[in-house]
Amino acid sequence: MMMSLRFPFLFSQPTNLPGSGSSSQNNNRTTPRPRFSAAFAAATAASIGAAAAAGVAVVSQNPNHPFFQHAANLLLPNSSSLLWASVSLADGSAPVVEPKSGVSFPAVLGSSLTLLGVGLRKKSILGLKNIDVYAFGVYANGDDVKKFLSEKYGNLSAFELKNSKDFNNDLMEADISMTVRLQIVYSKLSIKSIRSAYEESVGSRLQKFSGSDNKELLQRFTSQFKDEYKLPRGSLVELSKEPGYVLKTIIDGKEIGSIESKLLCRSILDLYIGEDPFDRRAKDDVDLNVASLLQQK
Ligand code: DAO
Ligand code: DAO
Repeated sequence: MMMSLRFPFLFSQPTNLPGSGSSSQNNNRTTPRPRFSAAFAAATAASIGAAAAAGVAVVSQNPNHPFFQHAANLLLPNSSSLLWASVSLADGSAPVVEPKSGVSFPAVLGSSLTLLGVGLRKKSILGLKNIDVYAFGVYANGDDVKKFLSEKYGNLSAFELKNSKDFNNDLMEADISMTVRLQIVYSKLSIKSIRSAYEESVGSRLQKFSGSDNKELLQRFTSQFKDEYKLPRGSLVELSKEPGYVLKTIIDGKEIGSIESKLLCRSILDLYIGEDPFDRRAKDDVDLNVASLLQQK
């Protein structure tokens, strides 16, 4: 029964299959969202009691709420090893589905990148309507995460990490291999609209982190987007940060360009896991999963 203590990966959203969700037309979540709060800690303490009493069965009968059990372990890391074993039943080898779009993300990319969080990039058009542009998954190399962050953060709980200002910055600024995988959902994307959205989102980050508009850097990136490229619904774009702060852009498996810039890498990551991210849930999941990696000895 106590098989592999493979590390659990934590996702706050239910991993339902595409099309099975009934609330896909709105943003109301039917599942209550656990938060890091005193009430949550108390509730997880209660669930630990229940799980410990009933053993593995409780957890495995509750596959829709892996987050809850995982979080219980993270927040209260001294809980029994029985619970760890049971958590591993819901481990992270299955793909994770972004619930609103139904887009599925593999748990592992290449051989070394682990999925840490998924989310949705929306865009409001003239303040009139909100379109779902793409679903994304944030991946990182777990060994890099440990190598660069363990010493400083290895002894902190998930709760402490979440409240650490430095932690988030260090995660984005260290030379950790990370990839953001985008799968296009919107069916009418034009290169022109991508360019202008990019200038707005990435441009504002370049400005924020360097204090200048960095027109040249921005253009170096956007000049990779040739007018003949098309990104129909379903296209896959990977923004891959490689050792030495090299940002590679890959479309449907084909590399279209590569730029070495720590500032550009930082700005791209900031869209997804920075202070004001596209999807808060994705960032929360990433924080929790990084904490989980760091507690893995
Ligand atoms: O049709 O005017 C419109 C809406 C276009 C919105 C485009 C948002 C583009 C976001 C960047 C996508 C990167 C792959
Ligand atoms: O969502 O605002 C945003 C920015 C996302 C970065 C998009 C990079 C897209 C690169 C694709 C080029 C296709 C020609």
